[in-house]
Amino acid sequence: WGADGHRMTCLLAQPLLSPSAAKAVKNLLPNDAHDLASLCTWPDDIRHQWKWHWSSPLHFIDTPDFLCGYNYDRDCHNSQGESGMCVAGAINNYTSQLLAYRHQFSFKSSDPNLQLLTTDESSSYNLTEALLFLAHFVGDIHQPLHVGFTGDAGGNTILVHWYRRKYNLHHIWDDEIINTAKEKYYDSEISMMTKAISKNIDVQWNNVTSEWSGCENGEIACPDTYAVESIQAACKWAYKNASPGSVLEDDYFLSRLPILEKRLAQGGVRLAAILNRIFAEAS
Ligand code: DCM
Ligand code: DCM
Ligand code: ZN
Ligand code: ZN
Repeated sequence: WGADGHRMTCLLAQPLLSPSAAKAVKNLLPNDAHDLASLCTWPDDIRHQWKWHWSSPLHFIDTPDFLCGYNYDRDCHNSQGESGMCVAGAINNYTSQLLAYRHQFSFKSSDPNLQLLTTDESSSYNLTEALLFLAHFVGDIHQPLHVGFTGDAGGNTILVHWYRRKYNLHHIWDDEIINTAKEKYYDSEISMMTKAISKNIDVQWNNVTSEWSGCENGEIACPDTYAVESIQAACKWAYKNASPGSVLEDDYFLSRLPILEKRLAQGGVRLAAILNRIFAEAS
């Protein structure tokens, strides 16, 4: 997603945090940060810097052309073939790093003897970075074209018309559908668009949010599930009727907007659920 998509994902998640997760998030945010949503774009701000270059492939997954399927072992690697270097691997990795903090947190209050050991163990990670990366990547994995085909770089090489302008298809899903909706329906206010999606979470999607939140086998996060949904939505909605040179306008916009809003909702609900599990009160 672009900046608005990430902001909305985190704005949707924030009110769904449990008290203990909200407290942990507050503790991990830099002192000058207003809230999580204000920093959810941070991984995009830094990914072009030399020292953060390694994080660039962590924003997406390339899947085999026209397969419309995803498999972690086959697809989750960077262009050098290093396994785990994709958005699903990143979500697993940063979830594990934050779990280390959870233990440190509970040990600190209950067992002073373990404090030094657990502090040492987790000090090799910057947990503020881990939180910001996790919040960002749970957003990105829900953008259908972030789990797109290899040959077109997730729609980046497919040039189309968006009403009277020219963009690549990836950018249309990152930014332009949201921009058009924002101007057309939401008074150009991201807060209004977030409120509308939030209301849909409570009404239209009320009976499925617990399915969205859950993972099998007691996993804290299940990015493979989110990735399969994304490539399927990419095939069914994003790539469909959007071959190079197509003119995309109201037909495409009106039919895809509900899909995009559902993906933002799922990202927000799942980010909150993941953080709530990571920072669950020690029982
Ligand atoms: N950081 C942040 N907000 C920013 C930039 C950085 O919260 N706008 C955090 C993320 C890292 C830490 O500060 O944990 C160090 O980042 P940097 O190397 O960019 O100073
Ligand atoms: N991207 C993607 N799949 C790729 C390459 C890039 O989903 N194979 C995403 C990352 C950014 C956007 O596309 O959100 C533009 O990438 P870049 O700035 O690297 O061209
Ligand atoms: Zn993108
Ligand atoms: Zn990103």
